Amino acid sequence: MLGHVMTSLAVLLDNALTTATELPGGGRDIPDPYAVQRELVDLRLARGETVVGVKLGLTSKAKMRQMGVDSVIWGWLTDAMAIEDGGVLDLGPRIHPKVEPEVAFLVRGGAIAAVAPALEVIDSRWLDFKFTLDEVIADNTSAAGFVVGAWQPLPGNVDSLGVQLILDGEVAETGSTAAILGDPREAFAEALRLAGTLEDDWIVLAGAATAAVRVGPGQTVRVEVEGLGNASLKASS
Ligand code: OOG
Ligand code: MG
Repeated sequence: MLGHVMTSLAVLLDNALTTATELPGGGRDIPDPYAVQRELVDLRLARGETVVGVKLGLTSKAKMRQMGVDSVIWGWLTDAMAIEDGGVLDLGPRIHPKVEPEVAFLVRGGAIAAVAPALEVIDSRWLDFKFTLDEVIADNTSAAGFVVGAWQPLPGNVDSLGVQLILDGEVAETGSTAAILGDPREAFAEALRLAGTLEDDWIVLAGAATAAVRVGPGQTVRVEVEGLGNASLKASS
């Protein structure tokens, strides 16, 4: 009966997103976090954005440890989040953005059609990037942006490729694609299971191979994945 006077959590999170302000978390009771996430994404779609894929999160031990949360989660990618390879990450509408090195898959016929090195930009709407599992799910798993490098055919080995996250020419994080559920193709299978369907031409971000790193004004960020090449962005000043 109080429904009409309460602002839904999705609207609060959407306001936090559009005004670049943090929302205090603190262990809210969220009975159906994926329903809140869907409502949040629907608000973006109502503004003209389109779904271009899905992302997996917390697929690596490094990320689970960094965030203090230990279950694989998933969220939606929209066209507004896409940054072209070598393009600019506008820090204006960001709260406390971080970048993480990933691999991306291209979907065709429900299967992997191609693979590319990728960067994800995450920017939690929760205060100080602190949240419970339900809170980060409701917040569309902190999705904020992504860069996909050159697509290429799936090589024989994708499960033990060296990964580097490079900030202004300095190696900030080092890892392996093995960190992504043992094999990033497992993340694709998990995405298919969780999302139910994956549409042709959708992008699947497999999840970070290392911990995420804060990105500041004017910084250049590059991911290098052994055998797959690189992808980069430059933060606005
Ligand atoms: C949640 C999103 C995690 C990943 O690749 O593990 C994620 C967060 O860390 O804020 O995208
Ligand atoms: Mg990620």
